[in-house]
Amino acid sequence: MDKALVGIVMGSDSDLPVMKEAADILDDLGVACEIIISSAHRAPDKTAEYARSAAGRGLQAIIAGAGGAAHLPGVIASLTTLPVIGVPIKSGPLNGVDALYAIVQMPAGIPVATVAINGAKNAGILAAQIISLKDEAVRRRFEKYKSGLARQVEEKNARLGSLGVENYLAGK
Ligand code: RP5
Repeated sequence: MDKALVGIVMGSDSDLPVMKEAADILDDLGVACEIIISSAHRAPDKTAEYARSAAGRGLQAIIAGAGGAAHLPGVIASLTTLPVIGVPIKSGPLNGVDALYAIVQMPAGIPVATVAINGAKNAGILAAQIISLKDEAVRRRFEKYKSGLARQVEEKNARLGSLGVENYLAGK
């Protein structure tokens, strides 16, 4: 197995169904990653050790997802020089808005690149883009991925043009 270049960390196993989307897209783009559960509140020492050792172990970016009082991405960012991408997880009575605000409102000097609530797929893509700066093969796979997106739009547009609105929606 290739050495992990991206670390995916989440606060709880309840975050896993969402955070798996980051691992899946990284896999599609051929970027090796590792995935762990570690909580800023429930396992602070483990989280600190993970963040402090990440760069030395060869990771080049970290994706951290948490819900509620989501301090995990910010704490990790405070303890590493690696770029950290934060994923606010939709959970609890505030539906992820609490996590979004907690993750995005970092103090100057300690950025966390925050994606949308439950936006783990985009977090994976952003991490792959960071890796692609130095990895030609990843860059080529990412270009192919983007052309695929454009092609899908074109196909949908052509279908809409030939079927019309009602038939298009009926076939969806
Ligand atoms: C956060 O609290 C976790 O990231 C999770 O999103 C949320 C709830 O955790 P569990 O109570 O499901 O373990 O720390």
